[in-house]
Amino acid sequence: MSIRIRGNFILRKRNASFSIACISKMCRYSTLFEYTIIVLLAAFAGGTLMDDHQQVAPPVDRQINALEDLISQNNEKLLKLEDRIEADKSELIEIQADSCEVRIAKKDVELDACQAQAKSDAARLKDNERQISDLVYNLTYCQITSVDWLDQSKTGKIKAAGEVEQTTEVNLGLTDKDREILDLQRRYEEQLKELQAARSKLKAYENQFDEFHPSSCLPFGSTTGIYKIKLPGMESFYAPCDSRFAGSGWLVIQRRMDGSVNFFRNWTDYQRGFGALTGEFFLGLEKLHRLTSESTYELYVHLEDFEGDVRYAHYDNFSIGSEQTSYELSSLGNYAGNAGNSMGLNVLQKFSTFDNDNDAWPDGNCARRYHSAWWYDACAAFCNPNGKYFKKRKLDWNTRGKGIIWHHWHGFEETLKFVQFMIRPISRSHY
Ligand SMILES: [Ca+2]
Repeated sequence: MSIRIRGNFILRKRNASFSIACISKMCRYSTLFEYTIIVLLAAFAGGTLMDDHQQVAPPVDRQINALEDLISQNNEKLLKLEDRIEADKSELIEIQADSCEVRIAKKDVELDACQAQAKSDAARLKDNERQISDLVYNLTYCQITSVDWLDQSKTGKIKAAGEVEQTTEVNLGLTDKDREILDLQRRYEEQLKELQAARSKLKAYENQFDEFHPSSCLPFGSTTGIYKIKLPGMESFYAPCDSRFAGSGWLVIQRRMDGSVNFFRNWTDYQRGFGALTGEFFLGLEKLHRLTSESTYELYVHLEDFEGDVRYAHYDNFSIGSEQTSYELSSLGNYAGNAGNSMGLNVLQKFSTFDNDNDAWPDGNCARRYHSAWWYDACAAFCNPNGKYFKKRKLDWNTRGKGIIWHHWHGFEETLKFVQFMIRPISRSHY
């Protein structure tokens, strides 16, 4: 039995041989001692260690040591190889894993892209479908419209033909109507002329008849109402005739009863007259002048206070001057009655309003002072029937004398509830 070891060696046995890989494997997992035992066993088993080049046989210990060194070196190399293999395996696994993930990610991206493309295509397809639908609708509408238009054109042509005929008929009818209208206008103008002629005749008759209207209330007897009065040289006018207080034939020239009419008025109003003949009014200075110029008139003043008492004053020659005399109270005549002669001081006084001061008070305006209009002298104002209407009997310091005053009955401190001036011709034969 011999053992020869040098560099890379081969362990040979007559009936069995061990490759160096097998031996190295065994050495990795055994101690040096064990390895030694194995080598010895191999030697004793009849194996031969042969060096291919030399047949030198070093001492056993040295050979063992060298063998041990060689084994140790191989072991280290093997360990490194194994570590490298393990590392390569891990790297390979990681590479494989990374590769899969990358590919999966790529596939995901591709999938997303495909999905997005699919969505885009679907949207575009839907849009195309909508456009096609719109086109179809428009086309259908155009077809229908065209058909309708054609129908209307046909109908229009037919109608137009009919309308031409109708227009011709209408024009003929209009010509007839125009002729009728002209005829009616001519007849209307003729009738208008006849009417105007009739009115002129009527006016003439009225003027003739006016001459028969009475110039006083005497002809109306004991009736009470509003009648037309006609005086020479002036238009007829209406006036109340009142037989309730002093017999028949009295023509009312002034009335106060409820304060419904403002009596604080200007000259023109008093000249023309104002108010309501059925209520409060003043007949007018010009009428008074004309009336009293025609005949001798008597004046009756009816008075009522807030206690219900009634008084009167009667004058037998009431006369008013012309506008040139400022409608002077030219005459009153004799007084009679139970109210007192409060009007006596007004005789020969001119009429005054707040805007036409004709009174005898050089320093003031009596009409303004007593809130009225009358034949004032120097503002004695014992009679103030055109004053302010108060709805209570007593007057205070500020309103004293400014109410409806008949001083000889209630003084300046009390106003009256009702007053009415009436005139009547003295001569019963005056109509
Ligand atoms: Ca004066």
